[in-house]
Order: sequence, then structure tokens, then C-alpha cells
Amino acid sequence: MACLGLQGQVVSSSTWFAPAVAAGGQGPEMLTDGDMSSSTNWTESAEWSIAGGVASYDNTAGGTLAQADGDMVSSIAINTDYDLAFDVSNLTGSNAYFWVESSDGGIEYIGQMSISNGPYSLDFTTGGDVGIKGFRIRALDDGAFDIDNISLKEDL
Ligand SMILES: [Ca+2]
Repeated sequence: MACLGLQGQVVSSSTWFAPAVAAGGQGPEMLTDGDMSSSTNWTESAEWSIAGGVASYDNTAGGTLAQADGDMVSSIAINTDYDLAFDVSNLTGSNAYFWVESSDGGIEYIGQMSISNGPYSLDFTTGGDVGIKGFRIRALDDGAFDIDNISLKEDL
């Protein structure tokens, strides 16, 4: 059947009932406790702490916040597209640097980037080698910050 559009034109039913979300989308969440509700499945170097529902980097030296492959809901795979989201707040200092890597740092997923406060939505594609897999953020001064709501999903 046809429907009348806003200007009175005839709109085909296939247009009128087009789905709101296109095909593709995202897979399920792959990280455990990305909301920082618990530190159990995260491994923090001395420069990081998880408390009060956020992870905090203290800017004293380079440091890592990691989740081993076995602690993730699902594993990073080779030659796959991923969407990574997180929120940064309370940044001090002039800048902070940030890498996203496999849990031992052997494989780099996202190279050095400077960060500021705000929500981030990034994507990356793994290569043919993901090493021991897992996930970690490596931070380097200058700048302490908090991070929360870390989400990693396959970009379908
Ligand atoms: Ca939180």
C-alpha cells in the first residue's frame, strides 16, 4: 500500500517502513566490567587504580590497565573490525598519551594518540597476528585522567 508523505506525495511502503537501523551494526560486548564496577578482571600497574566505578591514571609514569584474553567475554580475532568506546574525564596537565594494545603490549591495536576529556568512539582493524590477544590501555604523561564505560564490540 502507499502512504501520504508530509507534503502529500505518495511514499512507497518500502520507504515508509524502512528499518531504523541499517544492516550490520555491532556484536555483543567483549570486555568484562568495562563500567569499572569491579577490578577483579582488570590488571592495573601501580599508576592505575579502579575505585568508585572509574579507572584512574595518576600520571606518575607510564602505566597500563589490562584485561587478559581469558577474562574477556570473547576474544580479539585476526583481520576483524572493532569499535572501541570510552569516556575520559578529570584530565589534568597539558596532555596525556594513550595506546591500545594486546594485554602484554606485544600487538598494537591503536597507535599513540593524545586524549582529552569527553566521550570517544574509535575503530580499528586487527592484522593477521593478534599475539596473546586481550586488551590494554597504556597511558603516558603528561596528564592524570579517569576513564569509564570502556566498550569493545565487533563492527559487523
Ligand atoms: Ca563506571
